[in-house]
Amino acid sequence: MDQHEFVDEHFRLARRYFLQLGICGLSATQWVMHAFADDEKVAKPIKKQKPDKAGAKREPYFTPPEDFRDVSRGKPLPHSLAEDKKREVGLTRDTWKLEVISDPDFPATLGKPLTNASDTAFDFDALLKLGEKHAVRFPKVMTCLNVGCPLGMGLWEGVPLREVIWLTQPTENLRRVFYYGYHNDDPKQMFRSSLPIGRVFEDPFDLPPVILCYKLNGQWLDSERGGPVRIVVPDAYGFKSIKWLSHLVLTNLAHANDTYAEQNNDVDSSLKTFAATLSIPKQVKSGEPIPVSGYAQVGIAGLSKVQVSMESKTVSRPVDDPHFTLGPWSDAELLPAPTIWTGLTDNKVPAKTHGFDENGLPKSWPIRFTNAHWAVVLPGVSAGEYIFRCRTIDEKGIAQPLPRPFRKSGHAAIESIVVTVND
Ligand SMILES: Nc1nc2c(c(=O)[nH]1)N[C@H]1C(S)=C(S)[C@@H](COP(=O)(O)O)O[C@H]1N2
Ligand SMILES: [Mo]
Repeated sequence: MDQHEFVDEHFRLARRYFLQLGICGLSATQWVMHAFADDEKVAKPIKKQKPDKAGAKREPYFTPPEDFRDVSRGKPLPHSLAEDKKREVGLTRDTWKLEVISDPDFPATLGKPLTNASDTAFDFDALLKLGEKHAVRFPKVMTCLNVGCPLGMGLWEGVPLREVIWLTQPTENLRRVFYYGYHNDDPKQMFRSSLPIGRVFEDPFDLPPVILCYKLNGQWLDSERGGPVRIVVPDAYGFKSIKWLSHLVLTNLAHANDTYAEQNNDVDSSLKTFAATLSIPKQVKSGEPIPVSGYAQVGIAGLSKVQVSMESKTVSRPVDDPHFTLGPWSDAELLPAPTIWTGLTDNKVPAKTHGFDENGLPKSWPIRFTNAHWAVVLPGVSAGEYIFRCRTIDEKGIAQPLPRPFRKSGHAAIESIVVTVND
């Protein structure tokens, strides 16, 4: 999809909302041109011409796997290997093998490690067999800790990681699990992540489990998204969701040993709540209402509302308010849950999906760790330069993003966009 189509589609959706409110001032063409101008700065193709905010759109709500943004490492990238090489290294469903072992340096006591050497490594058939009884699916937005907008919104399906760990009969000295995937047999390329074992054995509050994932949006997990099998951690940033999974290591090590920790990242961070725009006119006429729409990532703190502010550039902001807590905030409209779940087979959320009822309707909205959408029509203002901002209010009534002394806990900034109002 090119930039024009992307903007066009968003206009079509937001337009319904604006029409309801009787906003007819802007013609479709004007709107598209305005939104197009704004998106020039964000819609630059990063890789393979993918639109930047594709993973945040209202439609398709579930991002087609090929439209996810890919930030994975590897030379060559494992998903780019030739089919016969993939078969040789276990990157196809019928050749996949998973070893589940004890850490030689900080051993956990296991009754039955699963290894290639003893011919007990876990395979795809065994995974599907476990899936018959234990498979779960849940919606989750995949977001990189270090990228400003979501990579893609997925319906992930798999077997709880704990079910596989139980097969090794652990008895003692098990405090964490770390895991990695195929990395061209080059130790320097290993990308490893880890979790406390408690998060694996039990799910806090109403969160879904950590899974060994083999399906995305109802289809087999493809190679680019980490197939045949990847980890997906519902509440975490993308770096915990290791692709091309090949090894689980059960350890008595008491702390995280994630590859991401070496790059000054906060590896214990949960997904943050924040809002950003998808469409906003860059130029408007004075006195004309200004329609704006966007998305919110619903993080661990939940989301109760989205707020917006328009401030003249000439206003001098209080020096002791770098996080805009004193801005002229007003509420935007949080759009209801989609009724048509675009991106899934028959546009339906299948039965037995976490957070949804038997009819495929969300039990509540918005859902944690997914995208929600909002729209607002700001009253017309007099000519001049303005700065538009949006933020979220979490479930506890606290403005998000919080002031963050440490940026590498996940992107959650207040976006500032200049709007020019002409006479
Ligand atoms: N094996 C492996 N898994 C990986 C990575 C990687 O480089 N290698 N990148 C991680 C990071 S940093 C992110 S943000 C997510 C991105 O997932 P996606 O490619 O499905 O969007 O994958 C994670 N899993
Ligand atoms: Mo990432």
